[in-house]
Amino acid sequence: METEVITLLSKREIEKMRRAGRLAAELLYYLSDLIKPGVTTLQLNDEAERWTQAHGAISAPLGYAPPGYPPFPRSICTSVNEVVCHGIPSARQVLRDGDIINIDVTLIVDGYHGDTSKTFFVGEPSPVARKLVEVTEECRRRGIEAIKPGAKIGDIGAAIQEYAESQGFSVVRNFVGHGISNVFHTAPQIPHYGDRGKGRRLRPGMVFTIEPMINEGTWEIEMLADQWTAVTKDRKLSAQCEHTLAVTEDGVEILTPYPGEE
Ligand code: EYF
Ligand code: CO
Repeated sequence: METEVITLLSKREIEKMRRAGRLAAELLYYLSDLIKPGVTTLQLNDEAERWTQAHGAISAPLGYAPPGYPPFPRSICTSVNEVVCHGIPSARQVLRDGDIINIDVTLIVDGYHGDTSKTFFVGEPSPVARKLVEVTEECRRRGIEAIKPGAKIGDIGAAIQEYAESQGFSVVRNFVGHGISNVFHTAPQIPHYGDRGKGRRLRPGMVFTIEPMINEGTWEIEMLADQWTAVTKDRKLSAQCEHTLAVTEDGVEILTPYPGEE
């Protein structure tokens, strides 16, 4: 079995990741104020691109083309209601009262990436939408709590999966957290499900995302014809949130702290 190389970042590189991460979180905070019924997801995208350029950064998703995919056409991902991830901002998509929307931003600052997302309410959410978003945030918190030197990657997924399923929800299998540095997506992969004690051991200097996608119904997804947009198979709701994280000597540092949250 081939073992993937996991790059350990230096203190200097982690400082660059910190700057990129904080700016990405600030962008998310800026966009949160624009989310209202009647706004289109393209308006959010265009504001994100304008803000990013004004802050001297680069939107990583714009033109991003993993092997076998066409270039991603927008600056952010906007995933509404049953969209699990990689929703493409559009002038035809108007936000309505009661929607939930995940905004996923990745900025490049001085060559390093900050990747973060959050699910927001448009107006007043239904009780199940509120619970799904709260459970998703708690899943991320529990996943982060499992990170420390010597722990295993499987400990993270197990903590997330146990909590999501205890609340009657399911964990998407098809998309995972990822290593991140001066490269957008690299080793290791971080599944949001799995078994404690399994997988690679965490070491100081590892930097990766946790970005659980939690579904109201089945965990299964379908891809839309645009080749990017993943939706729930049963068209029930999906929520997601993401942080970029560094393993430290004694635990973990959140590199994308959302303003006002610990
Ligand atoms: C089937 C892309 C889309 N991939 C990942 C390209 O890590 C991310 N967010 O936290 C992330 C963001 C984007 C992204 C934006 C575009 N892509 C790759 C592979 C498959 C896919 O959709
Ligand atoms: Co990511």
